[in-house]
Amino acid sequence: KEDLPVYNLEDISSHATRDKRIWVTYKEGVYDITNFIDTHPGGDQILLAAGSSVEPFWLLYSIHENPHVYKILESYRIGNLNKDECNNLTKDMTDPYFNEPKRHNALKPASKKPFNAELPPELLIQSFITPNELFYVRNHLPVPDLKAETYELEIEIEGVKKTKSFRLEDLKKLPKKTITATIMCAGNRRSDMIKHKPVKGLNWGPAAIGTATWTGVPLRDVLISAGLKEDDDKFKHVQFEGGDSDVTGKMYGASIPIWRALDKRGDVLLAYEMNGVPIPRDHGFPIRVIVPGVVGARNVKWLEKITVSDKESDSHWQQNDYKGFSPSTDWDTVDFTKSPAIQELPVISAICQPSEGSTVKVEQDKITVKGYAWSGGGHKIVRVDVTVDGGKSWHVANFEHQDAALPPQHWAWTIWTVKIPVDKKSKNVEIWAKAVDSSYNTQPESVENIWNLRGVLSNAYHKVKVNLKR
Ligand code: HEM
Ligand code: MTE
Ligand code: MO
Repeated sequence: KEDLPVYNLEDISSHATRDKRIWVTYKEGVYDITNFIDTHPGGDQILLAAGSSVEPFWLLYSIHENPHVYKILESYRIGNLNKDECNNLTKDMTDPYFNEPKRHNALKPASKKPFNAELPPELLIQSFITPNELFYVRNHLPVPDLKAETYELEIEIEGVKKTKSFRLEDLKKLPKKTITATIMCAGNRRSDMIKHKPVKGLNWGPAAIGTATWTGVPLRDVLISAGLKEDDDKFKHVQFEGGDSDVTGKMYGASIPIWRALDKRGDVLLAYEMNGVPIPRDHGFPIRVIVPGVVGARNVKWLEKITVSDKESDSHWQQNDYKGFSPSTDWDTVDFTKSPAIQELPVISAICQPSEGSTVKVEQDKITVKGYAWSGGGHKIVRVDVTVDGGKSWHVANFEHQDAALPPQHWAWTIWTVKIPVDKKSKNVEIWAKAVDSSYNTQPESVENIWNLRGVLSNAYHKVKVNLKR
């Protein structure tokens, strides 16, 4: 390292385009990252650092504070930054996470900046409705601090010059609706995929999911009152932007197909209450979109803008993330334009009690197993099968709590439980669970054959190894 050439800031800023090659600094290191750009899991945002330091961006995305990231970076090292300049550069950096809400200690962080956390699985299924303080949090950026009094939602219908805006009180005056819906992150149960082969993404267990009642105004009514004609087929998508932005001011964004936004039975809400109280800051205060049956990523929090368009959202999270791929696709071959954005999620289940590695009491030669099952698109769970002998005998679980709503409006999860006989001599067992939904779709058996480089849609049979105590 010491033998490498020394550069000053001017040298570095003159390498900010592909034809001049792209250099960045990190602490005293100088790196030529031109050849890494196309395989960067965070997309072309990496170019924001071209010709300067990556540090302010890594304060924003602390996922980079990780040995495997430093190892990649070091492999591109070409030199060292002049000492004096190095000290000046980092002096004035401030933490973009200075104003985060307080979180409950029971939420176990998968990353702190941005804040991402889930409950221990045993706690998750103690109640059908997840208390707000214990609801998993999935943030990509610092939490904005929006104020009810000054809040405004802007609605643009493409081609119509004048945009319309709604204050919080305007929205609250419109007829309201309450639904019970489960929200799940596409990365839920990613840890099972990681066990098979590493992926790039947060190491979520089975608790990146939660259920709440959501109260708000149907998006459909708001769009119509903003001037959208229901039978206008020019438009294909409804785009959402959140109030959380990165260092360049680019907002979190996503979109859903317009038919879903306009479908009376789609129940898409601009929600202002979660479990009967104003939505907490972490979950989108004062307004978030609830798109029941659809992947968490489209349920945009801190909603500030809606655009009715013929195009999908161009946000990173719609275009270059939250998509599925073949197990053989890797970061060198992946082409994000070739897969559609995830919308409805496939059927999934998880064993929450006992949890992986724990010890269970055998009572009358049986163990009690408890978990959840859920399916996207408004499908209902019709059966959950559980085995402790690798599928030689399956036991059908009882539904401890299931919402009465009929498909295709069955938005909430099912909590299930089953007592299963275990072999008298065995000291440990592997429990498997799989669910079947109202379309008779079921879960794939092995994680190997659905593995993908981003670790999304991890819905293989849930398999949990536990010790037995008599
Ligand atoms: C994710 C490397 C610069 C934004 C990642 C990941 C790696 C990586 C390995 C995947 C981490 C994981 O999930 O395990 C690098 C390297 C950089 C760099 C070597 C050197 C220049 C940047 C910059 C930005 C950025 C400058 C932003 C301006 C992101 C984002 C993600 C990401 C948004 C995705 C986080 C998520 O999973 O949601 N990067 N990165 N990166 N990176 Fe970078
Ligand atoms: N909305 C905004 N504005 N910013 C975000 O980072 N994360 C999305 C979605 N909406 C996100 C967002 C993702 S990926 C998920 S899984 C859900 O919010 C998580 O919602 P929760 O934190 O309320 O559980
Ligand atoms: Mo997510």
